[in-house]
Amino acid sequence: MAYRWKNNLTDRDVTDEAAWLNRRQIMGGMAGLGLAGMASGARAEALEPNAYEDITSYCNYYEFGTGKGDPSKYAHMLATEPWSVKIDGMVDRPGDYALEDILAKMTIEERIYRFRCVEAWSMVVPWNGFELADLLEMAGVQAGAKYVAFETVLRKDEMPGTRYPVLDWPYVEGLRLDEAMHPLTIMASGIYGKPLLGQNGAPLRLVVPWKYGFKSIKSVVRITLTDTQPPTSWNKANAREYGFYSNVNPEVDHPRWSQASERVLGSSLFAGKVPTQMFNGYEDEVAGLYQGMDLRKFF
Ligand SMILES: Nc1nc2c(c(=O)[nH]1)N[C@H]1C(S)=C(S)[C@@H](COP(=O)(O)O)O[C@H]1N2
Ligand SMILES: [Mo]
Repeated sequence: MAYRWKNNLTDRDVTDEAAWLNRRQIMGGMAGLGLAGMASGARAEALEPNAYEDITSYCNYYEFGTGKGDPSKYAHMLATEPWSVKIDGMVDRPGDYALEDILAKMTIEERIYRFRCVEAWSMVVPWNGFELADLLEMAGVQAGAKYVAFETVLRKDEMPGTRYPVLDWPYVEGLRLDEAMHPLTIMASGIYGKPLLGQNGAPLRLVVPWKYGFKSIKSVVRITLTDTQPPTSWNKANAREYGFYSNVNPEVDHPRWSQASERVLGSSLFAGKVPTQMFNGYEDEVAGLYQGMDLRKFF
């Protein structure tokens, strides 16, 4: 659990959401959760989340347009109630699971993660959600399953951006099964204790904090267990620029922009530039997943 709080941010990164939580309260919360005495070596600095207004206004959700402000303008058009998620493929209990039934069974936690877009900006988001592993265990993953495929809802009349062939809709993404089962991987249903807004992927979206943001697919309606590597939207659109893995890596540049540093989203939109960390700062937790792989080749 220590990784929830572990990070390499400094006071320079503090943004203006003091009204929500200050460092003292975070430390108090840690004590309350029994996290005060963490494993030696783990850093106990708190990730200071970005302002709610920034997180909900500067968005990528191309089904509602390609401008950063388009999703917050148009995503309310998507009806998110009722909502169900089809879980199928190599599972013991396939079916259409109603969102409220899923949420009733899952343990909703707060996870404060750095979120890094391949466009070289980042922010810190206090997600509310549950571990994807718990959902997959509920459905019963069968032996032989190796990958998890995800699909975003597609309703052309509620998603004005899908009138344009920017991507091959619906948006699809995928993870290797061990990535999907990793305890850092969550399905988020909220931010700052409030239900997700449409622009952030309501009512349920994936969050994989050590990968570039486009892996974190929004408004998920289908999760499929499979034995073959599933197609992913950005890889289909431009295989030279976007791979299946897409782990945050400051040493492997995107063909059009460097990944060595990132602009941190702050109260004045971009507060400053910091070096990008391997696996977005989650190296200790996830590097083992990629042992023996050439991270330049499997980008
Ligand atoms: N369905 C869908 N999911 C998506 C996207 C999208 O366009 N459509 N954009 C991705 C990208 S590029 C990023 S950086 C994150 C942005 O999440 P946020 O707007 O909540 O910060 O969502 C990802 N998930
Ligand atoms: Mo992104």
